[in-house]
Amino acid sequence: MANKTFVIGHVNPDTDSIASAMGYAWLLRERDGAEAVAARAGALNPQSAWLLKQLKLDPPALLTDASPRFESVMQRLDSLRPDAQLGLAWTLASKTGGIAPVVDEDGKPYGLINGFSLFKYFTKTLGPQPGETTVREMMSAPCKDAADTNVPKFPASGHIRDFLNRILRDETDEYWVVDENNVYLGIARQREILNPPRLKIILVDHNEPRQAIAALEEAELLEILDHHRLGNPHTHTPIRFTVDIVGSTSTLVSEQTAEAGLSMPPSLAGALLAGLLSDTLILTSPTTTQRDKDAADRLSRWAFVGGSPLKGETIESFGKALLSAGAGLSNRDPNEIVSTDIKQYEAGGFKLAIAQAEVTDLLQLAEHLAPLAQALDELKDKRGLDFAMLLVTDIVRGTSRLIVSSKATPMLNDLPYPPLPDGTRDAQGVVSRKKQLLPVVLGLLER
Ligand SMILES: [Mn+2]
Repeated sequence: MANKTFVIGHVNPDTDSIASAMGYAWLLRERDGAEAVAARAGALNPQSAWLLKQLKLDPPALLTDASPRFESVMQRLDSLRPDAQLGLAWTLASKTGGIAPVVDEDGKPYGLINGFSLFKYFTKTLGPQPGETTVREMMSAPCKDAADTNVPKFPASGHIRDFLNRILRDETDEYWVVDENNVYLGIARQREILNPPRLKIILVDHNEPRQAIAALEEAELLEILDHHRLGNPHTHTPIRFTVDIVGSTSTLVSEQTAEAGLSMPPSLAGALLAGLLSDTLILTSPTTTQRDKDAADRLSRWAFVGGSPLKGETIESFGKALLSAGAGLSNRDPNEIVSTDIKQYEAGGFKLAIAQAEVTDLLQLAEHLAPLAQALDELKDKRGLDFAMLLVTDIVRGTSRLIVSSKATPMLNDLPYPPLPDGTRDAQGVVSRKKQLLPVVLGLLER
């Protein structure tokens, strides 16, 4: 855990965030021999879930908070049973730096033997004036008699900061670390708890802390690989920082792979191709560049080979299956639709969020409009935003309708998308939140 580097995309992960994290972690291992693992900052969206199932790939590990956990500071010390002779605890303590954990038959913590508990035990048995009792007799007593049974236990996956107040008040120097079933895993010492190693993190497909996992500032940020506007955090040291104007982060990963003279395994190449096709709406979005088209050719060459789950596919057929896997308003809860692919921003003193949902036909919007508008209002209130927007994009015709939460700022009256009788706005030809909608909205707010 301590030496691993987590490669992770933004919260409310989309397919590019999932795929580029998996691809970049692979490249760092393959090219640099790094101990890199892919992670995700939230639940898979329906499109990514469909994709990983098609490709028989495991989803990246879930990591929603970068704050250090007890597992990063614990030591897996050997332990003794309560009935073992105290002499064995003496031997163990001489190897562990003065402590012997006593664990019962079920693997649960019984008590801790350390200098303090031993001294208490000797005082109790020998009295204030030690008599003729020999060391041999003392050392044949069972461990349970000399163990301190009041040592606090902390869950391995628990965040240290949540227990810090208690630890600072406590007189104990060592603590149990247990699993979710209260089974002994190791011992954490106070000096390590107060200075835990930072989680090593590489951000892909985002650079704004607002869109990153919680407590990013507690992590050691090693690198950023992205294709969005800048809103990057401050760092104490220089980091590798790559932000380029291409349609997807998957494009950047595939370019680096080719530059290193490597080729990806077919399933992984398929995942990156999906990240690229999803972000660029099958290479039609205005964010698409020649480099994206070259990357799509390269990735499909790696992905569509014999023996691959995608054998026989074309960019077009695979792209269409992928987009329709994530599209539609009918089978999903309105609250889920407005919160799955959402990004938060701050501009001109406003806090706002823009969600996007994809459909294959805007006609279906009519019957879902009222619940979606209500869900958008609820989301705005719940997150304490000034307003929220939902861009419903017809991925077949390449156009969108925009829903704005009620009582939004009058500054938005100047949006260049004509209002329609149903209360939505007609965003003709708009398919990209990043390149088309967001600059317009920010332009109005920051006047
Ligand atoms: Mn992306």
